[in-house]
Amino acid sequence: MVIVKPDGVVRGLIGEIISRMERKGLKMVAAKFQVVDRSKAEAHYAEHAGKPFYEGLLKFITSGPVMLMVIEGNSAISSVRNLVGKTNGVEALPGTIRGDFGSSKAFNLIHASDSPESSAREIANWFEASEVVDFELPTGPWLFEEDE
Ligand code: 3AN
Repeated sequence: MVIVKPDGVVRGLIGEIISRMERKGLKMVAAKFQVVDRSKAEAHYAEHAGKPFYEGLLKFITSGPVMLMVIEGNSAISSVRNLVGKTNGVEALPGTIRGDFGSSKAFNLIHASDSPESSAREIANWFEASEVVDFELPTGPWLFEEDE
């Protein structure tokens, strides 16, 4: 589950972020653009409830439109998180999305699931099963080997 957060949308980085994932060989299988409501945001960030930054995080993620996406690929979770970089844009390495475009812990442009379990939970929160498209990329056989 990948979300371009309101700062990424307002800063015109949706295309850049999708482009980096496409160029990596990852496949977008679901997408929608919307202002999210508080209850969905609370469900998404349930693991952070009670942390000092939780209220600010909810306020931020509901403050403007976001681009919600489901991304597939070889080791998609690690692959996307490597593209994204560390939580704090100041510490994230150049070459990563946050390292190239971010300079904040809170306004860090993008969310990416950190485990298969959180990915399944998050996708179910944002998408109906029918909104996830099953298709093959013709480049598929050139991206990685079956047994990798
Ligand atoms: P990541 O998105 O790198 O996996 P998490 O899961 O630790 O980071 O945090 C979820 C989100 O909470 C972050 N993307 C960021 O927006 C926000 N966040 C995390 N730590 C802080 C913090 N110390 N201050 C403000 N916001 C934070």
